[in-house]
Amino acid sequence: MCIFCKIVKGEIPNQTILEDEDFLAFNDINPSRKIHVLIIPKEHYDSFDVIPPKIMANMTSFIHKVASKLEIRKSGYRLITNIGDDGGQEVHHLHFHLLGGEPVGRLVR
Ligand code: DGP
Repeated sequence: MCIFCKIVKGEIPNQTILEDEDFLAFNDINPSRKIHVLIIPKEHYDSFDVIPPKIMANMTSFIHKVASKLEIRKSGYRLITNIGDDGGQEVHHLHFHLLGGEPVGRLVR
């Protein structure tokens, strides 16, 4: 079973920010910004590439609720999902990184 499925099952502890029947938001174990939350569907999908669009629509609403709870909708935030090897994905259970709480900088290199 993948590590995020174990978190969903409560077999690995997490710092939950928000949860509903279908989605879970929790703090990243290795935060790269003041706010670094991971948002996942409870059902296992390997990545964004395979999530059904209807479920993604519900996930969008959930992400908005997480951002509201963190009170960062006005100040802004960054949402990232890594997909596959070239995308740098390490955990193969779809997750969005929500970064904020401070200016997160530009993406250009
Ligand atoms: P990615 O490279 O997009 O697959 O990012 C995976 C993220 O998952 C990385 O930022 C660290 C985080 N992570 C890995 N294992 C755990 C864990 O057991 N608990 C928590 N809270 N985060 C984890």
